[in-house]
Amino acid sequence: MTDNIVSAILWNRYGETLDVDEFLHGDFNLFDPFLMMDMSRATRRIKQAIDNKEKITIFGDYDVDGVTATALLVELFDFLEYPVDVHIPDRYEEGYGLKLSSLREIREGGTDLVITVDCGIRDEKVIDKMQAEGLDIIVTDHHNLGDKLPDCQAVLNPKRPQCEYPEKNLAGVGVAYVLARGLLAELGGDEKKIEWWLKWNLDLVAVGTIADMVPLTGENRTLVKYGLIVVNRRSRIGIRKLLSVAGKERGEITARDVAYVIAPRLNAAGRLNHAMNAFNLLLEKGELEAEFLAKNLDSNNTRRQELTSEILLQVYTMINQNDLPPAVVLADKKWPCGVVGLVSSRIVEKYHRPAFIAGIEGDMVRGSVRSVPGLNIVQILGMARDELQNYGGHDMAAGYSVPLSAWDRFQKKIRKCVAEKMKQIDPRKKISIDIQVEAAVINMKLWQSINFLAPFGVDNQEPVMLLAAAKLRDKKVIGRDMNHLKLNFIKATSGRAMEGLWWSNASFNDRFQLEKEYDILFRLEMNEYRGNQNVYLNIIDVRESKTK
Ligand SMILES: [Mn+2]
Repeated sequence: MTDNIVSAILWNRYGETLDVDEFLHGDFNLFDPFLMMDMSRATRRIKQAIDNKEKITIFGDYDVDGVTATALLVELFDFLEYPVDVHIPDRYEEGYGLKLSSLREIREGGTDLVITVDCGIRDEKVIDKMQAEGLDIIVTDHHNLGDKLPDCQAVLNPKRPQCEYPEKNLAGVGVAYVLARGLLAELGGDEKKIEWWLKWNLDLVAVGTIADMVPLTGENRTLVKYGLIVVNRRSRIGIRKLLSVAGKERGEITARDVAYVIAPRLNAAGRLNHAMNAFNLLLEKGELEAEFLAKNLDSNNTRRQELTSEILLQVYTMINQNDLPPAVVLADKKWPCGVVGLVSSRIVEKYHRPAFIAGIEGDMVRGSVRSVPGLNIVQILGMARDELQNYGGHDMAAGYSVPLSAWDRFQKKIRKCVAEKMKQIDPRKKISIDIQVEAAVINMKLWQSINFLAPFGVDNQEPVMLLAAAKLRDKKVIGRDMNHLKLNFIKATSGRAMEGLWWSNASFNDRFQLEKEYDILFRLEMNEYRGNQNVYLNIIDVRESKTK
């Protein structure tokens, strides 16, 4: 019966286009790396560099995707026994992407070939100039394209219109992994060893892919599904230590754990100090050193959380709750640029408006945008490009910098453009229900079947289910801060009792009346306590039942 539920969920989500067998039980099959445009140009240039003993530098980025992608290529060249240099920009000193001064420094350090990961696609001016000065550059990136592509050795980006690589939604680390597969194919060698390398480094690919919030469908799903197996082996010392400082020494690690436990800690390095700390942790081979680095990232993460809350409180007092602006565009000297993106995310969750929170460094305002569904934020920034020094990113999340002198004009323009666009869209979060279930099927067996749909994440969320007309038996506010609501239901017809938890919604307690019937929207979750496994309803929303 429960397997019917899984089939029904897949049918409702994807229709007949989905190969159900492949989705549930698919092997580790990836597309031919040479389908990616410029792949042979890239691999031949790298082979030439190795043959001629040229100096190679990997140019990365400071977020989790960028750091894992950098680590992946360093692992690759380590496997090839060819030493390379690494440059991960400093978020505060250099900012995102390729700076002329950084590349000149790299050139002066003797580098002949730069390979970028997770960045470069919009830095055509800098790249063209450096190419002209004799520095060869290979760009690997997955961000949206600008008006003009860099003119360099090779540009790997599945979003290029003529690129035939079928998976368009790869993360930066996903593109780096395609390059790795292409290069290993080009260079040849012991097939067993190559296969071994490609499998045991999938943990890096899974972590970067989940952290970058790309859809977990298609090839990303395969990469993450198999990458999580490697994460669960805890073979990479750095990730094992990071899990144990977070209290996850044992137990299964899911995509959700990667998103909420591993990723924020790796990210905290680049937000508060330098992302090299996260990079070093991923490659560290010594137990003690890795433990030290993991503890350091963990305390960075705590500090990052405190800072986010402090800034959020300040933002709340700056906004008129009764007359919300179409977009929240705010900046302050005391807000670190590494944290403003997290603040923007929380603002969007609370107000359902796009948020452009920014820090001020000298005479430059640097901010991070988070958008609402249906509003392409890169397009909106494009409408204010005259005021901007720099911008780029994805539909839902982007970064920008504006000279302080243009800040007022920028604010006005953004509010005007967003107000105009918002007339055409409904920014409220929509929840689509995957399936309505009967109380009788809500059990461990259903939970197990549903988990065949994992890994869960962007575009493949845990199924949302509806249980209609269940009677409220008991309610209780729980938790150390008394902020969660426990609601116990019983189905009158079958007498079956169910435990529900509405996290962080204790304030709704008074709205509920015992013995009344409610319709419940929930995700089915499992709770393990002293060896006992129980399922409970993780409540998304509840309404009084109208079904009689
Ligand atoms: Mn990325």
